[in-house]
Amino acid sequence: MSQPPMNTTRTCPYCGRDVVLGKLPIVATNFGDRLTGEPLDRPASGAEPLRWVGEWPVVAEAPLPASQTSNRGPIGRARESLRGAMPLPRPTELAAFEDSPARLCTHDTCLTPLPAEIDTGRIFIVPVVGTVAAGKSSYLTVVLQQAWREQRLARFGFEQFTLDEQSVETYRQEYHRRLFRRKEILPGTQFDEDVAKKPLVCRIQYEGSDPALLFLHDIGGEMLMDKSMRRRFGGFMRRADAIIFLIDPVCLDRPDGRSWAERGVLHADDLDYPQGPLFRACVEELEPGRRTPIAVTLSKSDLVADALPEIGRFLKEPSDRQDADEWNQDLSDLEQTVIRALQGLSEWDLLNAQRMLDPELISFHAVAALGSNPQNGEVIDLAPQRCIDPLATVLFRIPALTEPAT
Ligand SMILES: Nc1nc2c(ncn2[C@@H]2O[C@H](COP(=O)(O)OP(=O)(O)O)[C@@H](O)[C@H]2O)c(=O)[nH]1
Ligand SMILES: [Mg+2]
Ligand SMILES: [Zn+2]
Repeated sequence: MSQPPMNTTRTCPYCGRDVVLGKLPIVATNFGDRLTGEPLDRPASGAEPLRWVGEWPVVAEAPLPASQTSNRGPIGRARESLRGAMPLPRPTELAAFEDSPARLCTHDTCLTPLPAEIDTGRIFIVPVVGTVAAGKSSYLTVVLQQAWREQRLARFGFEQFTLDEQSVETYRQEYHRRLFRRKEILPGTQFDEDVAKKPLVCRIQYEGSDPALLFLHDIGGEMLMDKSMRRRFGGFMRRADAIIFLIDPVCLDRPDGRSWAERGVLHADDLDYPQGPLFRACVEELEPGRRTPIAVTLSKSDLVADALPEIGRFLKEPSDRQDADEWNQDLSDLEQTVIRALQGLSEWDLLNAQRMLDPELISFHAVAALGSNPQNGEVIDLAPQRCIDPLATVLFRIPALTEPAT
């Protein structure tokens, strides 16, 4: 894809405000002091930055003065496009600053370096939503293991699915190691007012399309469940390109009259959050006109199968020889099973709320990230079930993600 004109307007994926590419200075993001964690003063050696914006050293100024980006005649525009092409400098041009030049969002409360994909606009936001302890973090851990490490989306046409370098570290230390190596259950996701700036970032590319970034946000349940916190810190949810909405069966009543606690679920008696209201809020708060696919996903499906033994079918992993057609058929069969399970657990409120959406945008799934109930905080038998389904489904429902490259 060629360089876009510098008067192109994009939306900052972190603060949600508009930015004009040519008005953004280029900053170094990986310079000496940052790497060593020493107090920020100036670059370790070599060239001086032009100036600092917040904590970022500017290495190239914006090519367009603010006054030059609005309605101008053809001559002005031609001149603008001549001076407007400003590719990001190559790392070698910035010897003193190590590498990683990036455009900086200059909105005063944001001041965040933007990924290079801001130029193409191919950044897609996919938050994982659910009440406290619905299984969001566990799901992200497992789905990234499968989509990235095991490349399970490759045979459906995703030629690339990798984690961005910075996210690799976060994923290793805060997710993968805990669950896959130490077999621990993950700690509750803390309230974090910077959650918008800390997505797990995936680089993905569908065959024949341009590369894109996927921002997967892991948001603490307390934050999600509070309207004013969503508004203050979760603005990106309004701009979601897709949502994976996890439903916690533990918050629902078993039809057999038994309790989840007696089946060995920790803290089960505290988990009684209604989930319809959160779902409704997510849909209502979306920016008007946005056609956001939502994968309504019953979590902890091993527990659902325990409560509703007659419909435990979602516990079978699909064969990896399935082609895309067979997989689609499988998904739509399964959808009916999941709806019956939600009925069996009397989640009528949510079944009703989904009518707010165009049926083409909604899909039903059941996943088990762990696949078995942890014992004494330890995940003894990690046996994930059907975790790829919701992610793959919503990715295919974001038209721009898979559209042919221009
Ligand atoms: N039985 C069962 N429990 C699960 C599964 N996935 C998550 N859990 C439980 O749900 C708890 C909350 O999970 P977590 O991923 O931290 O939820 P979050 O608060 O939504 O991020 C975990 O401690 C596990 O005990 C699953 O597949 N099966
Ligand atoms: Mg969590
Ligand atoms: Zn911003």
